[in-house]
Amino acid sequence: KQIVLVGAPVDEGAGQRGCLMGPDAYRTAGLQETLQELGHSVFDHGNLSPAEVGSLTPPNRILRNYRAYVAWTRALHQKAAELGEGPGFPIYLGGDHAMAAGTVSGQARAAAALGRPLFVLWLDAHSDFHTLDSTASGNLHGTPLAFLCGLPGFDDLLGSPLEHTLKPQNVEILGVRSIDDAERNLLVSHGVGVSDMRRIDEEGIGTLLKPFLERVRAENGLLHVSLDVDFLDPSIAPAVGTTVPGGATFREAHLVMEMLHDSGLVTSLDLVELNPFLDERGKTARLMVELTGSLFGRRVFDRPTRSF
Ligand code: DIR
Ligand code: MN
Ligand code: MN
Ligand code: MN
Repeated sequence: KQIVLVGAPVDEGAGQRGCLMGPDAYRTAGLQETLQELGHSVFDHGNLSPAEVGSLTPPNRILRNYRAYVAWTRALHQKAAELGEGPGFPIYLGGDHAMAAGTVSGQARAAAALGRPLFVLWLDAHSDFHTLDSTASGNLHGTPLAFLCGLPGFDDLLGSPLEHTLKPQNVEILGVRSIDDAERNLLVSHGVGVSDMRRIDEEGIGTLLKPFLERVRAENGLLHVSLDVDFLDPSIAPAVGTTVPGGATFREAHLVMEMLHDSGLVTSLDLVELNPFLDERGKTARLMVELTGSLFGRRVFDRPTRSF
């Protein structure tokens, strides 16, 4: 594969500073080298920076860094719409999850231009399905999925209503264990696919993923994966501002990535919410790189040993 790395040092959507260091932490942890060892060609596009936006009135006083959200969404949307129609496989290196408003909406625009439906696998402890009215924290990384599914109130983000929205039933959220009440009601009323950790415990993560992948295949869809660090259990992935106990284990996470690789369906990827300031000697960054390696074809059985 031809892989394009795009740094998205978005820092304004999370409650804590530090995600802006994410892209460089992935580079330091050997993302490019890992992918090259698997036989892929990798082009590092470097980091994007958003253009200034004019004055805007936030629709809710509680929202933090609203203008930055708008600016990043516009910049990333444009880049993703471009890359989504090209031959390369984009990996968006975050940055907090607010970036997905831009990356996924751009990929959705590109999918529409190609005449194919976009499906999204959202691997996260949270559902990020707040509207600009329903958020209680004001942290905008809790809102991108609601924007992407076409919920109202987000017209500032691209300056006009979102044209290519995701069908809520084409979204699968896996790994959730922290949903606010307002979000739960919105998720249910819109029919978003959600598998929480209890369901994963009871049924197994592979069993839950398989029917979704079969649906993507049956509908000739493109598949975007948005991987939030807090999907993982904090014991293996401490470098995130919003750790929640009881997350995916090392093997559950790798199994998801291995199944995604074998499916051949994934066409774009976000790596989000890594906060290197909170990491333990690069442990979380390295795990995210290893998971990306599994998504791109590394198998446990012929895993080369790497030392850092
Ligand atoms: C909480 C936490 N639901 C909020 N959200 C996220 O602030 O809206 N944390 N996305 O990572
Ligand atoms: Mn998230
Ligand atoms: Mn169009
Ligand atoms: Mn999260």
